[in-house]
Amino acid sequence: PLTDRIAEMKETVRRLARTMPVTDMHTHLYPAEFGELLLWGVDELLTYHYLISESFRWSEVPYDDFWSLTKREQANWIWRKLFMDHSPISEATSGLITIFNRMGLNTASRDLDEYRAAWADRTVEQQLDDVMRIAKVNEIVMTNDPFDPQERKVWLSGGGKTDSRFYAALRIDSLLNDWPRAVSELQGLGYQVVEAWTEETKDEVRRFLTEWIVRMDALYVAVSLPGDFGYPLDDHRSRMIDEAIVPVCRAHALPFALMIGVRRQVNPLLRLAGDMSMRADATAVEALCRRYPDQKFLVTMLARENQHELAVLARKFRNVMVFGCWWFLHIESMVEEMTRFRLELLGTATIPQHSDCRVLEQLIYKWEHSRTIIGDVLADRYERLYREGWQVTEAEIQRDLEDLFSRNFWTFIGRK
Ligand code: REL
Ligand code: ZN
Repeated sequence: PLTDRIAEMKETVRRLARTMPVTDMHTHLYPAEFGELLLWGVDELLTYHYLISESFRWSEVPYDDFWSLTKREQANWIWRKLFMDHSPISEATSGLITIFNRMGLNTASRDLDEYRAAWADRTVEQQLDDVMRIAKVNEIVMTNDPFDPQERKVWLSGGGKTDSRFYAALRIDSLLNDWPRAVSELQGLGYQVVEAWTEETKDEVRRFLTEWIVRMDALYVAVSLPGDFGYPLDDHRSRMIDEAIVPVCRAHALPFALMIGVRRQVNPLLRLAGDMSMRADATAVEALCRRYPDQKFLVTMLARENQHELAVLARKFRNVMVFGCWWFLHIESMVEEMTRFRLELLGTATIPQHSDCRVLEQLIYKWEHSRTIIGDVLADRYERLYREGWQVTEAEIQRDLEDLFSRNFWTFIGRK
């Protein structure tokens, strides 16, 4: 009977969604050769900036008291506030419990020192292998900023490409968002730029982009932008996009990734945890897509209010690929809502999720939560078809999930 076939289909979708390899197309993770840039382990997990801001809600001590603690002391403090004094029910806190559980630790013991001990005899290489195996993440795209001295050292010494599971993305926030700083960084690297938008400055910015794209073998060029980003305007950002970024991206057939709607440092006392979301104007993306039909744009937005129109925009412009549920949207209720209307509006022509992990082991819970939701939403869409007599084979389910979890990304960027 039909109900049995639907139940069987749902079981297949769930199994494949749980086990299919994914490409994680935006993270803040690195291979071992980047040394301290790759964060991992229980103290890093506890001092994730998502947890820092949650823990301050339970405290009245001056912010600086927290910042003056060692990392281990900060971790102890957060553990007490968010896990001992209150129940860890938020996405970020419950995610840590999922990590402990999947790593085979006894979550009932609530013994932080026992958890630390579990990491003590592990190497970063082992942990990378194990976490990627548990999370079934096969490829990881990093966030690579040439203005970060630690990171630059790796690339300039010819490194950065020894771990074939990792791919680079050239991140250029300060070129667009903090031009004076970019000028001084570029000058420091030997590029002949000045603050005025001169012909030589344009040439040198293009040379900088080109050299770093080649050096990193970058898969795309990326930027995060505030909600009040507008295009086209008579301003620095529009000139930089029109005269440097788009021409270089086109020359290398690289997509430009726009992450729009962040308001940096609304509370500077929280440091990295002090950024906020902000509603954006999607007509800026629309204008870019219309002007550059051959340029591909990977786009994500941070405000919930922008999500529906962004999905509609992707129906109008095939050079847009909507990706991920970014940052504050990476919570189960939002992932479900967004995945549902994206699949309803776009079918499987979307990249439903990226992890944005900053700490290695977060791959475990972020992907597990997302896999479950994406599978459930997809199964609901298939169920509708079953009720009309259309059935999907296991091979078709596999194909659709592969599109969502990896192929759409690689095809859109023109690789593999
Ligand atoms: O790439 C970005 O700009 C953001 O994803 C990060 O800045 C943010 O801090 C990250 O941890 C969010 O998940
Ligand atoms: Zn990010």
